[in-house]
Amino acid sequence: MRGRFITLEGIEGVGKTTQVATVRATLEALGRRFQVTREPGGTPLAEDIRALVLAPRAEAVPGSAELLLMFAARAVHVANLIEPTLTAGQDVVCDRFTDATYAYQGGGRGVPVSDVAALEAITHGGLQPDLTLLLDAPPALALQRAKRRSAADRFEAETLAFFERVRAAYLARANAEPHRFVVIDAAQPLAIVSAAVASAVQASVNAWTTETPS
Ligand code: T5A
Repeated sequence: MRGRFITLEGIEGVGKTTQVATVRATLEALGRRFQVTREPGGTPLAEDIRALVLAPRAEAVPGSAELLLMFAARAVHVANLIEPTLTAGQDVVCDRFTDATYAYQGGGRGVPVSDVAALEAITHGGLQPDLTLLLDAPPALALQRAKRRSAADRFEAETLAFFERVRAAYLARANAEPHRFVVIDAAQPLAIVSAAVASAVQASVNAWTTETPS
């Protein structure tokens, strides 16, 4: 049976990387086989593109260039890691996927949603996450957490207004696809967020395992 595709989304500092550990522990406890990966990145070429696109630089980077670089990395990642893993019957847990492009390049940079959708169709046609955990928190709080952790990359140097647009685009996507998204209040203490993440993963896995194979 094909594996399931789980993604984590949200603005920087909401705790995606932290919660990947919760997803990992929950899947292990349920006896699932899985690979953990991230975007942009996940394969050697895609990680090279990640370094290019995140590095702070003096030269302006148009939203269209960001869009193309994100999908170039994603095309390699889908072809060389995500699809083969799902086909081999293992789950994939990915820190960000195409919802991030809709939120950052679409909502944040103002790239037309139709452009994102066109590249999505080329890059991963029928492939969509089975479960997306959207960790949601006010940008002022999340960015404060992100700053404690490491030096700012090109996105983290953006304004609060940029991250408000990104957050709004994420929430709009979650509203439009409630069957796929679980929105978790990531402003809560870590133990509460972790419990909500574990419970969402457990509920989805239970639903998948009781589905009648088609
Ligand atoms: N991007 C990506 C696009 O523009 N388009 C795309 O298509 C894609 C795929 C990726 C960048 O690329 C952009 C978006 C991003 O700007 P990244 O380095 O992967 O860059 O950045 P993030 O995914 O944002 O990762 P961060 O590490 O910055 O944030 P996380 O993973 O959300 O946060 P995390 O887990 O590192 O936690 C941050 C700190 O907060 C603490 C943690 O211990 C840590 O110190 N923390 C909490 N503290 C209190 N209460 C809680 N509930 C906490 N949860 C975590």
